[in-house]
Amino acid sequence: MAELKIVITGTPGVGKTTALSTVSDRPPVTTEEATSDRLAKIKDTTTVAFDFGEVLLDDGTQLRIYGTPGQIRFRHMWDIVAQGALGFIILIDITRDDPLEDLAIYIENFEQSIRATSAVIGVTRTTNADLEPFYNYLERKNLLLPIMFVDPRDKDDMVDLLMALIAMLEYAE
Ligand SMILES: Nc1nc2c(ncn2[C@@H]2O[C@H](COP(=O)(O)OP(=O)(O)OP(=O)(O)O)[C@@H](O)[C@H]2O)c(=O)[nH]1
Ligand SMILES: [Mg+2]
Repeated sequence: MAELKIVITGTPGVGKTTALSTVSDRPPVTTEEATSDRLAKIKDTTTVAFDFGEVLLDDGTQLRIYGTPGQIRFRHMWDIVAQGALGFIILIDITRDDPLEDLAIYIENFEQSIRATSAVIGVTRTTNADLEPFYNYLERKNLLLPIMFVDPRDKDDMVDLLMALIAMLEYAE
């Protein structure tokens, strides 16, 4: 049986843990702790180590999906969680101060692995933002990655994003 390790990363509070709960076949394993800083205004808990969930595809492929913490102060976990990953989902909250800079942070942190595998980008909390600055940034980096509007609470959206990633991986083979 084929197994694929996939990583969900992205900005604090964007909905990485939510997305995993939405798509995982079983309730995901999470490592939530109470928020204490400005994120506390938005939500009560934050991921401090990683999330883990599983999705069995119709063709028998078992996806093992890991979510990273969003906060920069837990960045030491990012590369540990990403080790051996075969694909990346990057979630960007469009309502933050500088979402393009946010995208650059996550792309550049995981750049080597993304170039060796693939990635898709989900933009949240909007359905009609101008994505041109994102595409221009990716073009400058010579990375051709799909960008989709998604709501992490919506299963269809998250399945579409996962399938876009799987398609990228199959195309790269
Ligand atoms: N209104 C609205 N709420 C959203 C949307 N996407 C996510 N949320 C909410 O935002 C919150 C996201 O929380 P988490 O899933 O913990 O986010 P996270 O990315 O895992 O956060 P960290 O682990 O702290 O980095 C949840 O309460 C979601 O219901 C959206 O598109 N609209
Ligand atoms: Mg989380």
